[in-house]
Amino acid sequence: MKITGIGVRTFRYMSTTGRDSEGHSHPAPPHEALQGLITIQTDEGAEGYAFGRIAEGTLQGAIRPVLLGQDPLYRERIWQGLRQRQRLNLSTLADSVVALVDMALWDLTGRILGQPVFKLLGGYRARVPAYASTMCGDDLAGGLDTPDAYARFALWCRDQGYPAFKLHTWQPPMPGAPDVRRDLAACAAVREAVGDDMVLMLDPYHYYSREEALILGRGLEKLGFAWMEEPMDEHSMSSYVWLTQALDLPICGPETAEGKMQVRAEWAKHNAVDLLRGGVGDVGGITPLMKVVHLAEAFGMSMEVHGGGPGNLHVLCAMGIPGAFYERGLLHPAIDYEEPPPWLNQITDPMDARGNVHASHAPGLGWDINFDYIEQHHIAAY
Ligand code: LLH
Ligand code: MG
Repeated sequence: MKITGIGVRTFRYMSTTGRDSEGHSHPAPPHEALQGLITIQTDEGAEGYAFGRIAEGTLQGAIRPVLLGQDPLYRERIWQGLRQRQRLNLSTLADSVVALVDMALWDLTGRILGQPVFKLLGGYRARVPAYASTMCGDDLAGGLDTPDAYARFALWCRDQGYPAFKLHTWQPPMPGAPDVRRDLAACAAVREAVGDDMVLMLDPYHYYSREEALILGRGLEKLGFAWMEEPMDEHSMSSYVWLTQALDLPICGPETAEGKMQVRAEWAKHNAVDLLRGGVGDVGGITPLMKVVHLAEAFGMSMEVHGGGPGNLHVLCAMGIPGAFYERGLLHPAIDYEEPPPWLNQITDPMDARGNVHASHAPGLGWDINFDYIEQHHIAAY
């Protein structure tokens, strides 16, 4: 079997979220937005899919030369080919773009072999406990605008079945942000509301100083939090070594630091974190994320997968490192997360009343695609 094409089909939809000037998402009035369906075709008719945007020039100049004519089951070889092309194309062939191609290849593989991806990757479980991961703090009445608002939302999430809750607190450009004392006030309000049984985590402003991160960490230790992630710029691994040594509170990372599995190997070797982190979009797909999983296991470390979506969910169900959660979100009181986006007939991460998210047993990544919607809202194909 050979890959005969990879294409992107863009289509429009009405979005109810938007990004602020620093890129953090929040609820927004309904507005038109663009999405892309990425399709890999083969000479035997099988196709694999992923959703996201790839620029036409990147597809033509950097991705097609690597994929066309290849056996689609040679995923590692294709991924290595894309990775080498990143050296001179990194501004357009980002890890988040390579991840889309890699996910479509895994989806294709599952469809060819008639198996869900998590079983092909290893196969350890078919469901994983979720934590409710909030959007960043805002200034919206009825949103996440005060410590009490977080407390109310945590109680609501606990009622939905979530065993754990992660606050993303206020970041610029929100008025008054960043503020360690306000972050701690929100964490304290949540702990007081939900009691001692719910697992709690914090992901605060990502550019605090060492001293500010230490104050925050000491406060979270008193509140019995499970971990803190990315309180400082991850380009300074030394700052994380310093913080991890100073705190009993587990520190989780790196999330956004470039460098795929290699940078995570350095962080593990230097004890810069207690829990290793990475998601498909951060490291360039399912293929390299599995390398991080094996790295964490080899170092005897637990791992937390960054972000939701079927790529991350199938890796979590493939892995044997205990204790990990699925990051479900980003959640907000004004957003109905259970409603599928219009290009899907059902969400890819359904959660049961006990807070477990179930991976699909359908071949591939389990996308249930509404092709009619995509056809009716088509904008361009290339
Ligand atoms: O800063 C943000 O908007 C969030 O932290 C976001 O990046 C989210 O993906 C995250 O960090 N989750 O853990
Ligand atoms: Mg994070």
